[in-house]
Amino acid sequence: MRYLSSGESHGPELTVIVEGFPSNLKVSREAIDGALRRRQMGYGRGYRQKIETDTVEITSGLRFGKTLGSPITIHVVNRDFAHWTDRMSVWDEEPENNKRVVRPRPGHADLAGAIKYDHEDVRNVLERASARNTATIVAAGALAKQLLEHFGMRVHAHVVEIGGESVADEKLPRDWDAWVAATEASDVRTADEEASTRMKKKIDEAKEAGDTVGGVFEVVVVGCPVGLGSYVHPDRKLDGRLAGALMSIQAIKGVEIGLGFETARRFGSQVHDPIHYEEGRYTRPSNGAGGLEGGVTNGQPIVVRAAMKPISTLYNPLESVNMETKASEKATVERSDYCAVPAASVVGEHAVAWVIADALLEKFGGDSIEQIAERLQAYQERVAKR
Ligand code: EPS
Repeated sequence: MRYLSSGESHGPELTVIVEGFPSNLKVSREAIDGALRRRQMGYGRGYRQKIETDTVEITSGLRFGKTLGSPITIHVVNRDFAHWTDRMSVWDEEPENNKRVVRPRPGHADLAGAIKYDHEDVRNVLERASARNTATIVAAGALAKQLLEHFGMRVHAHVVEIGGESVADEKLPRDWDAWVAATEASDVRTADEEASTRMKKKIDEAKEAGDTVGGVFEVVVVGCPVGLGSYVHPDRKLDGRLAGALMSIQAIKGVEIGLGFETARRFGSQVHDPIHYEEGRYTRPSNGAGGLEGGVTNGQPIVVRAAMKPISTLYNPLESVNMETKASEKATVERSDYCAVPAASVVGEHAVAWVIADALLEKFGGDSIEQIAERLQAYQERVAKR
């Protein structure tokens, strides 16, 4: 399974083509639009999200609401294009009064991208590098998530830290549904209300100072069969594939699985999860491994975290250089967000769903949902006898 996305942030639309998705899955349009809506929300977002109401238009690969096995084409229209028709025109000549972007923002793809692709106007870079494109990760991932849900797997993300303010693990509900409901009700996507107050204060502080803040989100997957991914070759290891998918999201600077960086500070006996055999199955009393051993799922929940840097557009900009004159000047200010960690968590949830669905198809193959179900069930029966 693979997908290709395209689209500029202020161009006409974003497009995704998903290929290799199995046939006969009943797809919910509301679930995809709901995922896109969740990505648009969050305390600290900028004005753009007031303009957009992201929804999908699907023009191939579905019939009567079911997947056909053929490529699925998804369109997400940029409503803001209406305000950019001259500056982002596909065919017209560049307007004479066009204001080129020439002062690259430190931290953005601006400078390296302009040099790499020989652009004089940094807008030619930032339009595609924009986190607007994360809507395509969510749209493709929303299909993958529905596939996983069909087979009893669930994926959910929450925010665990913003600007150094962290949630207290013991304050989070243990029950899955209660945890999901509390996360969804929070505008910083955390079930710890006290932490959410501290996080919002930090975001307000950043906004006040013309600054931005980053943070950490966590994605959890439950119901995964043992044995997705592989230990036999580096490019098949699921931990590497998850890290790659998360690191591909705009502004992500670090990924950890399970205890992650903390493992480096402990003795082995305080890191690894003992193996027990109870009531006819293997159990583990802890999950420091985050559900992955040797790049293979071990049946425990998958727990992966990603660190997002503060957004690089600063309303109080850093020093930069005018690329035309080479004079030292303040960086360009593009309309942006003060904090997009809650939104990034939704993107991460869908990036992870995509990777897990891909690994599921790899193991259980099948062109249709029925064929996958047959193979998955036979495998689960084998596993139960081990
Ligand atoms: C985003 C849309 C963008 C930015 C943001 C994310 O829209 P605009 O540029 O019109 O404000 O708000 O992108 C960035 C922060 C960035 O640096 O690229 C979105 O839809 O998520």
